[in-house]
Amino acid sequence: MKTVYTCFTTDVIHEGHLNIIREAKKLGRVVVGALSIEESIRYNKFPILSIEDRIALYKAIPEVDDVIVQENMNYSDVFEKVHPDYIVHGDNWKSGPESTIRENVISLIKAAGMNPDETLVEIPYTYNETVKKIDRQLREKQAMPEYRRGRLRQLIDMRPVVRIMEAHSGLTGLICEKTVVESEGRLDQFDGMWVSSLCDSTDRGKPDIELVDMTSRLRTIDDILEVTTKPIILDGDTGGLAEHFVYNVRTLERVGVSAVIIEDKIGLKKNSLFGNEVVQTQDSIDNFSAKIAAGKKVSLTDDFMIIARIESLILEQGMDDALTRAFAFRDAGADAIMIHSRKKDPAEIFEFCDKFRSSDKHTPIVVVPTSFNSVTEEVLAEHGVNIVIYANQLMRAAFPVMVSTAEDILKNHRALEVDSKLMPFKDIITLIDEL
Ligand code: SPV
Ligand code: MG
Repeated sequence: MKTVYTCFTTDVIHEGHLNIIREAKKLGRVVVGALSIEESIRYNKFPILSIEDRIALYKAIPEVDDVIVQENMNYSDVFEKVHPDYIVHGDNWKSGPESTIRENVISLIKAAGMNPDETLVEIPYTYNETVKKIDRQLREKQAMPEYRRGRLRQLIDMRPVVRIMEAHSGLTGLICEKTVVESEGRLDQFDGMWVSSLCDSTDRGKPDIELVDMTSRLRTIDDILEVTTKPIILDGDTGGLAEHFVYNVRTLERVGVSAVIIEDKIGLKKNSLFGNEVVQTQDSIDNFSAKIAAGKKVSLTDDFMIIARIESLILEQGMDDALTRAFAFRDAGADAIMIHSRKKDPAEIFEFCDKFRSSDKHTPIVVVPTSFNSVTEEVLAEHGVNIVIYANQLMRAAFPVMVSTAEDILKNHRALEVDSKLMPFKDIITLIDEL
């Protein structure tokens, strides 16, 4: 009896999956691999079911003889565990980012002394209206507030470091949602989105001084929520008055935002990257702790996180002040600490993280490496960082190209000269899928 292996990440079995299983059964004993939650997440398929429920779901298919957990999306653990004679997969992985995984499987088949032409069986992917509808329903479910909201905490538990990218519109949200790259035979993508006050203000042509009100911020959030499924962290500036902050916590939690980060400043807030070049005032520990506690008191779920951002290093108040505040804000109920710095050298960030971690192993640490951008996520994680936010890079990438395009059209009195630098208009009209 030959062993036939196929890998599933799905939460719902539709006729496309059943077709693959039936074809597999014709070749021998069918073993299904349930891709582990950690790997599924990395691969941008956040499962709604637990691994146990997925195993039960796959086992219930009559043609399935056994189910294992596949620990690595590139199949590196499969050959040792299962010794398959055949690998069966939908032919949809021949193009797009998944082709990386396919190539890796072909190498593994060859390394096992087998011929991929005979042992890799690719079944035409079923893509009819019913399957499309199920795919859409699954995506919609992922986007529902109750699923999306809790995903940040799940990611903190499951990812070595959670990678968050700035989004300030539906389009930049889609970039965060869909960008996938191949690295070492596996696929990588961003875990969630940061709605930056700097970028949300800049996109409106306004300075980053807490001028764009919450109603407008919620419109940006709503545009992003509409077209994405990944978790959102809102840059909540100072959080405003505690009496107002509590209402905003409730709203954000209800719409499915996962976290708000508020910074310990008071009065006219300016962007942290100005440091002491402008007048900025740090809030007192007591006042800011009371704001955090007020927010926690009204929050209705365990999912929603209030993250305290400490500006002591930005305002040159010293490491001791930063640490004292971190512990005080944690004790006031903050679910995580963000420590910010505008130095190019990450030394003060490392020092803060190491000292904080020496007495607190669990409270998540968030950093925004805009200035200290030479340090990798891996090195930050070694110092105990849990979330890395790329706070403004998409906005900074777009602006210079837009200005130079505008200048070139003005100089040439026509658009011919810029056209070769632009996305073909045929691509822009098909960029956004219709329902
Ligand atoms: C933002 O993105 O608006 C931030 C991060 O608050 S920073 O600009 O570094 O202050
Ligand atoms: Mg900000």
